[in-house]
Amino acid sequence: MKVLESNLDKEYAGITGVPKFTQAAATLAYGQTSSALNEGRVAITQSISGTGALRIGGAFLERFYPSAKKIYIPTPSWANHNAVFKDSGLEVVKYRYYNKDTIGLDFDGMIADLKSAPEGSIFLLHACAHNPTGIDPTKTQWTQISDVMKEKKHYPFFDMAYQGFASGDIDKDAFPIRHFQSEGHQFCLAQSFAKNMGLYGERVGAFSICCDSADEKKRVDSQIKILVRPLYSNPPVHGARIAGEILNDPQLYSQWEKEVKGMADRIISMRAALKKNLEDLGSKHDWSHITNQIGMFAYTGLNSEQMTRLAEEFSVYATKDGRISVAGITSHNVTRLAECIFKVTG
Ligand code: IK2
Repeated sequence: MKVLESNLDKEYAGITGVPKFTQAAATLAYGQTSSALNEGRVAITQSISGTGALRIGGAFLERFYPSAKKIYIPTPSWANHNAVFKDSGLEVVKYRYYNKDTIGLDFDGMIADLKSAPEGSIFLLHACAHNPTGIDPTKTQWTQISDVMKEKKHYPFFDMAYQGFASGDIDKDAFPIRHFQSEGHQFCLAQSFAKNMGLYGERVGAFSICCDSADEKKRVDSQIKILVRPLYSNPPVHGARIAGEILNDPQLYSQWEKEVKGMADRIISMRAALKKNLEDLGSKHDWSHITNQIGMFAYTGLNSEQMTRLAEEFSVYATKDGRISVAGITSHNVTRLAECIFKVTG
């Protein structure tokens, strides 16, 4: 409403977008007290949502990263990561992340892969609410990941498509970004506002690089413009204006913060309800991973035959890898969903 009332024109934004939005997006991710922001070391551009931010990052690294043009992504990862980085001209390599026996994080495997990768490798890290597994490292594990990456001079590329959706707390979910920043890493970051602001189709996102110095930031800014111009000239304005208004207005911001928390809490309560319903039905399986995981997706551990049965016999549709959208579970359908899962898992 505020955006409409301000009666703005529909002129092009600058190449790097709406400054009111990008500045606020950077503060949201890096934090109010961020030394990188205060020292003017963060180069940021608006992007075509999170996917566009990853694509700019891929193109930037392909053009400027000094060593091998490879990017390591977790196994599994959001399916589009592979395509985005391949199309950016990078070679995509996998690192261990998910342990199917524990339906949890393969932390030892991940650390081993970080250690064995050539020095200075680029690693894609899901900042929070890992898609598709819903499994995030703990704070202690993030600290260890940061230490190993520093030792090996690896370059982190954070993808943060769900800030606030994991824990319900915007700051808590940004922990890895802020920790790596305080540890002196240089890194890049893709942000999406599709989920946490419900702005999916407006394509609101940001790509930033935490640089070594304000001087380097200026050079990076100019190269980002040179990259973006032939890709899409300049980003759409409407969604960025909405997000910018919310992030800059204290009243709207606090209302949004509460709504994000409300969404995250609802997801957490649906996870608990699904687990309880399965236990009440007498399921002999351990479903604790459902509540240990975080964010809008749950990796159930069901195999592709069981997922096919869910679809064909019970009209419950989800991906073959066993991932279900917890955002689609409600107090009305959770009992039926549990019954169907119980029937296919025995
Ligand atoms: N990065 C990750 C990890 C994502 O999950 C997404 C959005 N995924 O959407 C749901 C799905 O297809 O599983 C993105 C980036 C990019 O999102 P967007 O371009 O919509 O901001």
